[in-house]
Amino acid sequence: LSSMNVDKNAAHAFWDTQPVPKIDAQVEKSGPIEVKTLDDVRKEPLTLPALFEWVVLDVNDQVQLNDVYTLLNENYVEDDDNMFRFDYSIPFLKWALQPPHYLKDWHIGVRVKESKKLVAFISAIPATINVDKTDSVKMVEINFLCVHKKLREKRLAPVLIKEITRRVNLQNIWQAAYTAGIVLPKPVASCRYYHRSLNPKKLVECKFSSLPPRVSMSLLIKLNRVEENTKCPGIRPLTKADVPSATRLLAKYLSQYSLAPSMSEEEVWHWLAPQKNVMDCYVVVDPKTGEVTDMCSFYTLPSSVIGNPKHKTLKAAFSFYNIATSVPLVDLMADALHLAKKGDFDVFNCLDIFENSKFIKEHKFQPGDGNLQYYLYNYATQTKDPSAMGLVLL
Ligand code: NHW
Repeated sequence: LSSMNVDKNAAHAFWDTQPVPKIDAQVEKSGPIEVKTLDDVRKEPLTLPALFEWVVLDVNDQVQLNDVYTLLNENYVEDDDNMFRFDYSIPFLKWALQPPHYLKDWHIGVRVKESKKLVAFISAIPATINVDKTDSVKMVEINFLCVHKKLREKRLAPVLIKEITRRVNLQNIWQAAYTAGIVLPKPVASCRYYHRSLNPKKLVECKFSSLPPRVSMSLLIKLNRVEENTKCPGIRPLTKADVPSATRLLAKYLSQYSLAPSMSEEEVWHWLAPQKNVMDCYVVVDPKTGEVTDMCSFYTLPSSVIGNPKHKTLKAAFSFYNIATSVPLVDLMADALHLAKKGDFDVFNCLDIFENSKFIKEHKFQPGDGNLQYYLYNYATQTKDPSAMGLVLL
C-alpha cells in the first residue's frame, strides 16, 4: 500500500481503542501513551468463539512446531498480487521464537476444539529497544500474526492481539514493536524494500521481475553478475570467540539510530550465530587486536512461488546488521552479495533503513512494490526517516 492512497479518515474499530497515536497525530513529547499497573490487567484469557480454544505452542516439540510451520506456510504474508508467500522454515521459526529469556506462554495458538487444527497464531519475544537515543525500553517484538484464510475478516485478529497484550502485561511489560505491510495508526517510519537480483533468469521466470525494455536475458544476467572474489581481507564466518567484540561494535554502531535494539552478548550470539539456511554472519577481524571491525549478516527467508509450473520456491536473503569501519560499506556489501550468490540465493533484499541507501544504487538494487511500516505499541515518538531506523524485525 503506498502512502498516497492511505485513507487518513479510515475508521479502525479496533485500533481506535488501543494506545497508539491517531494517524494524523503530531507527536510532541516521547513516552508511554497510557500507564497501567498489574491490577488493571485482566486475569482470564479473552473469550474466543465457542468452536475454538487457546493453546500454547511448545516449539521444542517437533509436532507442534510443524503445526506452526504449516499454518504459516499456507496462510502467512503474500505480495499484493498473491504470487509469492513467505515460507519461514522450521529451524528459522524455532530460532526466531526462542531468543534468550523467551516465554513459552507468548507462543499463542488457536485450535478448533473438535479437530485440534491450528487456525491462528501470534507471538511475542522480549527485547530492549532504545528510542530517540535516550530511552531504553523493555518491550516485546510481535511477529507471525496469522489467521487461517477461511477465518478471515471475522475480527479474530483483534482477539489475538488483545490476548498477547494481556500476557505481555502480566510480565509487567507495556510496550511493543512490530512491522506490517499495511498502514495502521500510526507508523514510526515508512520504509521501502529494495531487491538485488542474484539469479535474474529464475526471477523473470517466476515473474518476480521482468526483462526491462531492450534488455536481453543474457545482458540482464551480465548486468547482475556479482564479484568473483571477496574484497574484504580475511572476511570469515562469525565465531563464538568474536562475540564480546562484536557486541561492542554493534552497540556503538546502533547508538546512532533513533530506534535500535540493545543486545547482550548472549543475544548477539543467538541472533548472529551462523546457522545453515537461517543466518549468515561474516566478520573482518583486526589481526593485531582480534577485535571485530566489520560485520555483514543476512537471514534466509524463502517464498513459495504460487502456481508456477517450473519453480516452487524463491530463495531470498534479507539484509540484517551490516557495519563497516575498516573497509568501505560498498565493499562489505559486495562481499555480502558474493557470499549470498555462492549460497545459491536468488535475490538479496534490504530496506532503506540504516545507511543502506549508500549501497542500494551502486549495487543495482531495484525498489520493490512493498512497503514496510514500523510501529510501537503504547509509546509515542516523532515520526522517523528510514535512515534513522536501526532495527530489523524478522
Ligand atoms: S505483519 C504480518 C501480519 N500477518 C499477515 O499479513 C498474514 C496474512 N494475513 C492474516 O493472517 C507482522 C490476517 O489477514 C491477519 C488479520 C491476521 C493479519 N497488524 O481478524 P480481522 C506481524 O505479525 C487489523 C495489526 O477481521 P483478518 C505483526 C485491521 O486493521 N493489525 O482481520 C503483527 C483491523 O483492525 P481495525 C492488523 O484479516 C502486529 C483488524 O485487524 C493487521 O482476518 C500485531 C481486522 O481483524 C496487522 N498486520 O486478520 C499488533 N492486519 O482497527 C501487535 C489487520 O482497522 C500490537 N489488522 O478495524 C502489540 C501487542 C503487544 C503489546 C504488548 C504491550
